[in-house]
Amino acid sequence: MIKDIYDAVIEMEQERVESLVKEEIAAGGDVSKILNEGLIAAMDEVGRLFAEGEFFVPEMLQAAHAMKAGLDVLKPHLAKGDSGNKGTIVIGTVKGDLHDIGKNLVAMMLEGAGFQVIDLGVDVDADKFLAAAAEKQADIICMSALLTTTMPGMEALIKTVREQGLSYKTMVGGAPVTPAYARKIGADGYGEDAPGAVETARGLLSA
Ligand code: B1M
Repeated sequence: MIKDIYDAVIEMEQERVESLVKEEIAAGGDVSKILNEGLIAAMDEVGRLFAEGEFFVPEMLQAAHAMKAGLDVLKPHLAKGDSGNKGTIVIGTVKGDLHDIGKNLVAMMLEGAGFQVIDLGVDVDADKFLAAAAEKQADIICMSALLTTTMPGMEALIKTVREQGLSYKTMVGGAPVTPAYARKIGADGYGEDAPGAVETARGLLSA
């Protein structure tokens, strides 16, 4: 049951999460429910427990590993979709920021939607984003940030893209990022979640 997946993430039981997700899929469970009501909802609760001082970094990390194990099982189901290259996207978590679960999910769904995705990982500085975008002739640079302290890294990169007259579209997202912030820093697009990022990417390239 999806509630068991939710509980197993919070209880940081990586192997249990993996086997429960497998069971749920085998039983014909809805993949987006497993993702949203099981894995993502559990990470929200983990964040709440951390904010309230009930969880500390090691617990948060172990819960993240458990979530990732579930996500790995879901990946082939999420990533199957359109074929053919709809555009090239360079994605990463900005400098100073090590959170990658949401970014990985966005990358997976973009891939599933037919984009070629180059994932630069975490703690990516502006130079690395720009070098990869140039090398791969990217259409969009996607930046993820989970910390209020790392969000300014997005603005700095967008400013460089504008100042140098580069043609890349920019898209931002991550829990603390809002549409208003995205507008303020001049991003071309914002994604609230992974399906939202796919919609925005499609919109940016069809314009
Ligand atoms: Co950290 N952490 N963390 N953490 N962590 C948060 C973000 C926090 C909100 C927890 C809290 O206080 N309640 C808080 C930030 C506070 C703030 O800045 N306002 C916080 C903190 C403080 C920290 C540390 C500073 C803790 C410390 O060391 N004292 C530290 C910082 C390390 C660093 O990055 N330099 C830290 C460390 C960690 C871990 C390493 C232990 C671990 C990350 C493991 C990993 O990612 N590999 C971790 C985790 C797991 C979290 C929480 C609990 C969960 C994040 C997550 O994975 N969510 C988080 C609390 C929370 O957000 N509820 C928290 C699930 C994921 C699917 O959602 O990432 O939001 P999310 O992605 C979504 C959307 O945002 C969107 O789509 C995704 C899918 O729907 N999206 C995009 C994301 N990127 C996008 C890009 C797009 C479009 C959409 O386009 C480009």
